[in-house]
Amino acid sequence: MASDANGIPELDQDKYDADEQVKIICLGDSAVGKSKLMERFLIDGYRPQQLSTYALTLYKYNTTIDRKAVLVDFWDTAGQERFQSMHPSYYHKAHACIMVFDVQRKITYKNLTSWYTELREYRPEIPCVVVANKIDADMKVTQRNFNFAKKQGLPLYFVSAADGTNVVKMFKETIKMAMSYKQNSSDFMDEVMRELENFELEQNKDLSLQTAQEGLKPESPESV
Ligand SMILES: Nc1nc2c(ncn2[C@@H]2O[C@H](COP(=O)(O)OP(=O)(O)O)[C@@H](O)[C@H]2O)c(=O)[nH]1
Ligand SMILES: [Mg+2]
Repeated sequence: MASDANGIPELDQDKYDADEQVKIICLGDSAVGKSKLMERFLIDGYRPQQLSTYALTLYKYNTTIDRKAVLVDFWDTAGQERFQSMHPSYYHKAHACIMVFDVQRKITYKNLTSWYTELREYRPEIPCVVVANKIDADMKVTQRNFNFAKKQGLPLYFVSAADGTNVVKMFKETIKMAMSYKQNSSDFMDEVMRELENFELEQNKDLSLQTAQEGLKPESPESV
């Protein structure tokens, strides 16, 4: 699952540099309902693309934001989350993250901490939303405090992939966040690294210029 992905166009991640394309990833334990949420959102004619060799499924979604056509690629796992960790290329160039837990299984809520730590290792800046799924099973959970989101300063959505509650709202808001992140940050760390490289190049150039000039310098009278 390398980023050049042996010439498979779907996995050419350079396309995410284009203004009108965003990549949104989905994280969370197995069976919390990640795939069901995608399917619910894209219920009208979604076309998931199973790339099982690469342990992921891509869902494509076309939309319009501020009168501009935007193509969203949703990346969903295809089982790799069982190992409690995703391949780095899953995170590569992602513009937003949807982190899901199952309100009926406490452990999936606890595990958000490690998913979030891994996400921040690779993508320290991208917007991330926390999604409490399966509220249809017990509406009372919406009264409970899920402090993880508050503590991290992340938006929290109570949703149900089964009956559709809040699903469209959550996805649409996440897409907006992804777009605005892309437009405003232009990968801050990438930029810092580029600046540093340029700085070093300039310095080296100055140095070699200086050395060259020193070599050309006529001998000073003192040295005669
Ligand atoms: N009651 C209920 N069950 C759900 C909901 N979303 C998913 N499920 C069930 O949870 C199981 C795992 O869902 P899936 O989307 O495959 O989870 P994933 O492994 O995170 O992709 C399936 O049996 C779904 O039918 C929901 O909102 N409510
Ligand atoms: Mg799944």
